[in-house]
Amino acid sequence: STPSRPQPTHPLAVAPVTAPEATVDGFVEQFLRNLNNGRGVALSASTPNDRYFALAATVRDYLMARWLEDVRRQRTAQSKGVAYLSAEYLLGRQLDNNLLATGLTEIAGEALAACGLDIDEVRALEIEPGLGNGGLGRLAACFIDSLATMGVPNIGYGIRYEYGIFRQTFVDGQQVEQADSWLSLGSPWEFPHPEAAQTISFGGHTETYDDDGVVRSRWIPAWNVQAVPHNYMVPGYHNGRVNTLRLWSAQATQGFDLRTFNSGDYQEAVRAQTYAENISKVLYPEDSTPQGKELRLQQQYFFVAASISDFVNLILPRDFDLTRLPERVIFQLNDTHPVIGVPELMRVLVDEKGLEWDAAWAITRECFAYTCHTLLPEALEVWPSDLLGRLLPRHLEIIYRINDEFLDEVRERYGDDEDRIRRMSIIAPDGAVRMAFLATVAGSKVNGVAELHSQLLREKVLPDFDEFFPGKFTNVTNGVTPRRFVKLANPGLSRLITDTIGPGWLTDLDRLRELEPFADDASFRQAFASVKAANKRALAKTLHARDGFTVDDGHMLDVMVKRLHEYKRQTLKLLHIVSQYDAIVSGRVSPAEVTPRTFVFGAKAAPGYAMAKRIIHLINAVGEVVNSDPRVEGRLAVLFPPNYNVTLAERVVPAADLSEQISLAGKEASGTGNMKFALNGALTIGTDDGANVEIRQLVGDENFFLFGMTEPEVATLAETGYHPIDFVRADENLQSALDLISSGAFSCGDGSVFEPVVSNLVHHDPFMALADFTSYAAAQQKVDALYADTEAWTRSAILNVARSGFFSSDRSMRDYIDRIWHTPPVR
Ligand code: 6GP
Repeated sequence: STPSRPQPTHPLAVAPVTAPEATVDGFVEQFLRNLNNGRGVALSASTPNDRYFALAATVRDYLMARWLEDVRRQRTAQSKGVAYLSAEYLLGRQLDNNLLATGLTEIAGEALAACGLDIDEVRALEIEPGLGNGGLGRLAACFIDSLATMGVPNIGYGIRYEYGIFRQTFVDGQQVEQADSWLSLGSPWEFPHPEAAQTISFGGHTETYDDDGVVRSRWIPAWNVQAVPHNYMVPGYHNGRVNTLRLWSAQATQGFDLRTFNSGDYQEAVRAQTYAENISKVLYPEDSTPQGKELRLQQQYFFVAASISDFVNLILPRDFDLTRLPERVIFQLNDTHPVIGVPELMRVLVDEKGLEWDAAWAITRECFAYTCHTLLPEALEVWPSDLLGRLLPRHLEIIYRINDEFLDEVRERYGDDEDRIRRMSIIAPDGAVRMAFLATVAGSKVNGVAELHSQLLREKVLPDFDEFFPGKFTNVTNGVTPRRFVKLANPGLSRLITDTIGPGWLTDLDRLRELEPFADDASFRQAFASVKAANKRALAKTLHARDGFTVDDGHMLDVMVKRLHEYKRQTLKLLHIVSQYDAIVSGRVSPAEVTPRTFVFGAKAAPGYAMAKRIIHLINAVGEVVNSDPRVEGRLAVLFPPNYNVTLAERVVPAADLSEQISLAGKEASGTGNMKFALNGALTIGTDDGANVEIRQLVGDENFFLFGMTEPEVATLAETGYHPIDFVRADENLQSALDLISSGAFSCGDGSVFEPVVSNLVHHDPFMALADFTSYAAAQQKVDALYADTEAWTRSAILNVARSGFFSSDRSMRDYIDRIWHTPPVR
């Protein structure tokens, strides 16, 4: 600091910022101040949106002192933190969560009532930021919640997409996607900092030059964009801590070209601007076209380069000795999307900071760790080298060198085992860059997301690497935040738990074990069952208001909500529904014998995934017929509310009786919906897949409906040759369900409509739904049998809650910290 700079003298200017008074009066005052000063309106003239913004601003004000203090604390402590690099954060609504963190939920409700407002009406206005597709993005959101709650320094880095995951509607039963303009009314939760924008470069070429007798390389890029940070608060639960989520938005380096504009060519005047700003326009643009694919790589590099530069150039002290970078940060790679960060850090260290290659590589290998979230080979990203070379020429050179040196090491170990070298090369035979391999070579650790997944990752996907790098592979089973998915989503259950075992369980979820003895307590069971019943009524109300559905009170609620993918096998469940329907209408079974059930689906299909969209159409078509057929009335109903998202999940999960987790064994990496349902007292019907395996081990076989082939059985069947038709012939119910669909029963007599779905199943069935049908139907009979015994069912449901504490994301975070990150909390 320069000696001439005046120092603050006013007592308020030197004291830390303080929060408004935590009373109803204090809240009212702050709320009205925000409404008047922030929105420029009087209460009497305010719109609902004004009131929502003022309420959000008020909650923010209560968190602000803690946030600023945490930023300061983390800067002075200079301790090691986690920089979580994720292309997705599926945050869900912020208001309730942030209110919960402050402990002011009740005060806020009373304060708004005192202003003549209903807080429920105000909170309903929030549009959730849907900056993720599904499990991977929601997991990132749970993790940053847990880190804040544990007081571990963390910055989440990602992209502020202008349009998040599409809004799904159904037209004639078919999915139609609409843009999710979540920012159209502004966002009260973000703090944009255009003055702190980073310049991110693309294209151009590389050259070598003589640096005092040393030959060095440098990148001469062709074009730049600005990455503008938007900061979000990530408050811990009742611990006074607030971490930061920093999302980058793309802005053109120069605005529009005034001269061109004045000459009348309006489109040309904004062309460059539009091109640059497209980078953060939409979550995961379609990557089926070459243009789309390039944009996706631009997005990945854009946010990763901005984040690394942010950390290295702004967060670290100016004179920081970069050889000590691993003592300050671990960059966690959330799947392959941010893996371009590996050559980027190398470029920064070698080209910009002047470090020697070997020293830079030693630092880089300690600073990254990689989490894989899938086993589907098509989801492991590869980038064609011509594309990568065109967009990031220096990075491609760096990747080649990393690969050459790595393959030299492989040769040293195994001699000229060319086959092995081809298998392990980061560059595939067709020249493409295998990002998962790059992440594995560079990462200090590589983890899968459930025991089975981590085992298959080592044994089947990356076996050569597991052998080459002993100790590098590990498992961290996923978890979910109990703050959002129990406390906020299920206040009734939360109250019952606290009344029974006292407080403290929300940050120490293993304590749910203390509920176990109460499973045998009839009055507790009754209280538990009435919470479930109330949650079902609340869901019914929501679905009625949202979609005009009616939910029958006495029905079992059988729920399958998740992205639509063939491997997740929504069709298996649908075939079972059709077979039950068929059994009743054909008179084989009397309606009275069937347990009344409402089936709830929620699923978005990727816009370019034709089969998934056909399956959505079929579910809706079956629903339309079943729901209007008097012969099954009061017995079967199929509901498919459109636009399943975090907000709807918070309603559906606490209401469910039965959770469907029915993927083909070996395909679902973990699942996290499965954990949310178990924690909220649903029983699971599921295969031995992903985290289902661990759920079943923990809750006990007798409290879980297992069915289907195991992963080794699947592998054997695939090897010996799978013929779905054999399974159709062996099960008349399956045969008649398929026949009924083919007959046009769900398509106004036109059998051709769903022919592609049926013939795909009967002739290919890549995820072996038909092979598991018989076993699934048998498990469903066990479900009915247990459900008929209300007390026994409730007992099992309670045990599911009591034994699922392991699935807290706090536990996942502890595992990452102990085994991968080594980042202690800052007190
Ligand atoms: C998902 C997995 O499919 C799911 O099983 C897992 O629970 C979740 O990640 C969190 O680990 N994967 C993705 O969403 C994805 O995009 C590339 O993987």
